[in-house]
Amino acid sequence: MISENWKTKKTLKIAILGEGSVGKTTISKKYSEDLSEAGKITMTKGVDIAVKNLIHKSTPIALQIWDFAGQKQFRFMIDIFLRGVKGIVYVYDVNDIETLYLLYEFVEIVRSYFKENNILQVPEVLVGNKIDIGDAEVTIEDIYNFMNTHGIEKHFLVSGMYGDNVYPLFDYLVEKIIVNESGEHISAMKQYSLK
Ligand SMILES: Nc1nc2c(ncn2[C@@H]2O[C@H](COP(=O)(O)OP(=O)(O)O)[C@@H](O)[C@H]2O)c(=O)[nH]1
Ligand SMILES: [Mg+2]
Repeated sequence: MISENWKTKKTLKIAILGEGSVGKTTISKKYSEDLSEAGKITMTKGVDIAVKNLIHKSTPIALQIWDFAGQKQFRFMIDIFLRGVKGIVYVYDVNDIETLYLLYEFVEIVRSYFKENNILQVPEVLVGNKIDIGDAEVTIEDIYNFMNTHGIEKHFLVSGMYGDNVYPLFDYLVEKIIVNESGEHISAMKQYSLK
C-alpha cells in the first residue's frame, strides 16, 4: 500500500536539537525503529536522518528527522540543516539543568534563521528526556520559565531509551504541522467568515 502511494508521498522535515548526550539520536531511532535499514540514512558531516513512514488521515508521509551530531559545526551548517524544516524538537535532559539552560542558544539560532528567511509558524516542542532515571533535577517551574521566555507552547517528558511518550510527541508535531499548513491557506478566509 505504501509503495503504491510512493509518488504521492509527502515529505516532512523536522529538526531535533539540543546539547550533546541529551538523547536526540536515541529518541529519533526509537521513533523510527520499525523501519527497514533502507529508511535510515546516515550522512557524513555529522547529520543523521531517520525516516519514519506514516499515514496521516490517509496521506502517506515520510517524516525525516534531522539529527545534528556535531554541536561545534552547527553554526556553519545551519542553512542546510534548517532549510525546508517544518517542525522543531528541542531536547534537554531532565537530570541536567545545564542542558535546559543551554537550549536557548539553539532557540536563538533557529529563530534568527526563520526571521532572516521570512518563515512563519513552524511548530516547536520542548522535550525533557531520560525520565526513566528518576529524581529529575529540572523542576516544573524551570520548564514553565523556559517556555514562557521563549514562547514555546508544548512540552513532553519522554524516555527515548524505553520509548515512553515518544510516539505522542511526534504525533503531536505532525498533526500541528499539517494543521498549520492547511491553516495558512484558509486563515484569511476564516478571519472574515467567523467574525
Ligand atoms: N536512561 C536513559 N538514558 C538515555 C535516554 N536517552 C538516551 N540515553 C543515553 O544517553 C546517552 C546519549 O544519548 P544520545 O542519543 O547519543 O544523545 P545525543 O548526543 O543527544 O544524540 C547514551 O548513552 C544513551 O543510551 C533515556 O531516555 N534514558
Ligand atoms: Mg546524537
